[in-house]
Amino acid sequence: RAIGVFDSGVGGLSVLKKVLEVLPGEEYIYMADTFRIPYGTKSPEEIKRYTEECVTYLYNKNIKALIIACNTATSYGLDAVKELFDIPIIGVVDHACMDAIELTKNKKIALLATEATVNSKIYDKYIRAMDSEVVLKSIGAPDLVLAIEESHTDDEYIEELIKGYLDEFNGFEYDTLILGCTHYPLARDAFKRVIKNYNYDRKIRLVDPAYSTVLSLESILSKEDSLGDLNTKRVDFLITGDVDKFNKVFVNTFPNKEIKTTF
Ligand code: DGN
Repeated sequence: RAIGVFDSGVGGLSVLKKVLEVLPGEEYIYMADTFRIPYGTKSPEEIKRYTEECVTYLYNKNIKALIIACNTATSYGLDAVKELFDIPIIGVVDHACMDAIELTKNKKIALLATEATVNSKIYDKYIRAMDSEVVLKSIGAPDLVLAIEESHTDDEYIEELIKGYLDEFNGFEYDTLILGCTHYPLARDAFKRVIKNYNYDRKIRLVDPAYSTVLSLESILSKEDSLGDLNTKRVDFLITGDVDKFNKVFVNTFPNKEIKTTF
C-alpha cells in the first residue's frame, strides 16, 4: 500500500523530496488541490472541508499512511481527519515548532506562513506549550505561494517578494525563521541569498519541517512493522487543476528524473 502526501499545490514536493530520500522503499500518491489553491486566503470552514474531501479521496485509494504536507490544511483540518480515518496521519506544524525550538539560541523565532495559518494561532499554541519563554512573531506571506506555483522558485522576482516580507520583521532580533508553508522551502536558495544580503549581526537558521516530519513517519511505520521495501521510486500524482503548470515545478524540483510518475 502507498503513502499519501497531500498539499494544496506544489508545496508538498518539498516534503515528497525528503520522504523519497528517507523512505525509498515506499510508493507514493501525491494529491495537489491546485484547482482550489490558494488555501491560505480561504475561511477556516472551507479549508477544513477541502482537507476532508481530499483526504477522503486519498483514503479510498487504500493508502497506509498520510502526510498532510500543508501547514494551512494542518492548521484547520488535521484533527478532523485524524478522527475520521484509521490510518496514521501526520501534519507538519508540530514538527516545525520542535525543530525551531531546538535551533533557537536567543528564543526569538520568526514565522512566515499563509495568512490562514498565522490567523489560526496554531504555531503560537504549540510553541507556548513547548517553551513558554520563546517569543514568536508571525507574518502572513500569501504572494510567495502564488509566485512559487508559477515556478518562481529561484529568481529575482521571488527574492524581491521575500525581501519585502522579511522587512516586516525589522526590529525583531530573531535568530530562527520558520518556513511555515511547504511552498517556501522550494525557494530555499533565494531565502538564503536574501538573508545573506541583509548582513545580520547574527546567524539566522531556517526551519523546514520536512525532515523531522518524515522521520516521525518512519518511526510510526517501523513500530507498526509496515515499512515498504519496494524500491520502485514510484509516485502517482492526483492534480485537481492544471497538470502542465504543476509538472513544471515538479521537473525543477526533481531534475534528474529518478522517479517514475503517472499523472
Ligand atoms: N503549502 C501550503 C501550506 O503549507 O500552508 C499552503 C499553500 C496555500 O494553499 N496557500
